[in-house]
Amino acid sequence: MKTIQTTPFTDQRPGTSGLRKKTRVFMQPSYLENFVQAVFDTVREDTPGGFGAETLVVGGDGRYYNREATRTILLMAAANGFGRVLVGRGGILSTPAVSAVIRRRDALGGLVLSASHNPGGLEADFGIKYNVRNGGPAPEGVTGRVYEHTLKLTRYLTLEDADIDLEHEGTVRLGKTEVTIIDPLADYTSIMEELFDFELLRVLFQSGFRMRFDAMSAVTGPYARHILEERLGAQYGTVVNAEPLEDFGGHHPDPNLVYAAELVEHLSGVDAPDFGAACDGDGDRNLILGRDFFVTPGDSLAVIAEHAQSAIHGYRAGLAGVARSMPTSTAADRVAESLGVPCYETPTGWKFFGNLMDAGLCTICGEESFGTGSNHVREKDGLWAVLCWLSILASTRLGVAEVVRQHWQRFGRSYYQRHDYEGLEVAAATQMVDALRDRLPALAGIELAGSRVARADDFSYTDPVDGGVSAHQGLRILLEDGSRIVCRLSGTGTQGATLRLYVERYLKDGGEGAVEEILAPLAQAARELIELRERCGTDVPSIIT
Ligand code: VG1
Ligand code: CO
Repeated sequence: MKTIQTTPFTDQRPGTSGLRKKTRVFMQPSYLENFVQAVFDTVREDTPGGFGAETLVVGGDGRYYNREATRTILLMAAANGFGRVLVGRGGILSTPAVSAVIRRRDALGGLVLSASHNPGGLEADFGIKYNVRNGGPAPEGVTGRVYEHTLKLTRYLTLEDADIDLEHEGTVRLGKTEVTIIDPLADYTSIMEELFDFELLRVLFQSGFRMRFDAMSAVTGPYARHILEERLGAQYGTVVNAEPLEDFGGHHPDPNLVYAAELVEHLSGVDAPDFGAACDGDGDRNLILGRDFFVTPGDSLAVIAEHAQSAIHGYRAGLAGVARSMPTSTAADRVAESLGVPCYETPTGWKFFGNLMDAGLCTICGEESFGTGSNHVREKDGLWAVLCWLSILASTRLGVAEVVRQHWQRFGRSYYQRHDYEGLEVAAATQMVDALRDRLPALAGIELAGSRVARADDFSYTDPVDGGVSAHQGLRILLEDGSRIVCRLSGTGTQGATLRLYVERYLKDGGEGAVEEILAPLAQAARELIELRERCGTDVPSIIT
């Protein structure tokens, strides 16, 4: 065992979902090691018995530096005294699969190597995240302490370099630690098999139903091939871009209409398949498409909640509750109301759903950022959402568009968009949001986008389970006609600041309106209110999702 002297880095505060930086930043000597040691030091404070009887799970989305980082972590985990480490073969585990392995193997926690939907490669992004015993992202109390540890770190522990074969399943010893290379697909696939009626889905594919799944050259390729093609009998070739690549083929592995344009194109026209889907870099996000039809994440969450009990085997007993992040559209709230179950509104980031699910308060949850999931794991789960939709299509015998249109007929429609302004100057963007925050109390009653401001506040969340308070989670402007503007800065970027403006308007119009037209006045009011052009020199969004 070696004790290596080190000095703190001051920029290792975890964001919305772990620590994300440029890959080169992570490759600096000691950078990754410092963060990992800070995690271990933090977790040890809560593990009075030490790590000797504990299991750590390690895996990542296969991006550049994944393997090297995995080896570094294995040596450090052994030096820090873990009894056992489970690693996905090739260093690969999707984010929901890490969560599944932690839960099924009763592990203490896991380290996920990923910057999710951010691009990968030497000149792109890398990230690391710690998940706790319930399989979910470490809550804010833990990430806050990790950050404190990074600021006072003086040493990290590791072993003499050892040649570890990550490519074959099996068990080796590193010092006193047992390191087992596991099949990255096994635990995850078992959970899917318990939740979904695979036989029903096989019949669907036998009946000539066609789909295309775009793995975006990221981690879901092997999972989707195995489950959709090998287990459910979808035609070979259903899964495209199925080989995980270190740089995701140079693309942004972010499943939205812009970055998954090829898939969108493939789903247009009369010859298009019935159903299209894509997942992000680490497999926790999903995009759902019908023929010439895009399902917004907010609608997808609402539709899954609406049909879960009748169409999805694993939820036949009904839902305990539904949850969504604050900026996510209110479509799910209306479904929850009709089901007679509560709908919780949490801050952005999956870590806030964990407590609700552990306490049995909510079953299904989601975010506007293409994330949907349930209490089967404690992460959002892209392929799970795809299997939910397949189950709904199989049981209703309707097309994607019909399912959503029926939903709009019954519940009305939340017209919804998120406008991202990327690469803003950090100081200017921060001052801009601060300035709007200061003006919030004065906004009530003013005219805005053809309505009047009913309430404006800075969203603060009190966790109903542990009472923890998370303040400053986004500025909300609620209008009298039910429309909303939400404004916050991203916590996952690695360069400059990204402003997110979310606009929503609810109409009981059957859903056939033109989204852009309906939302344009709100989007413009939002830009003016925050003085975007004056303060940041732009009012053209980098991307609209
Ligand atoms: C974004 C999304 C948020 C999501 C987070 C992690 O955060 O808005 O909803 O939970 O990314 O997603 P931010 O702070 O940049 O808005 V990813 O798929 O880690 O998986
Ligand atoms: Co992700």
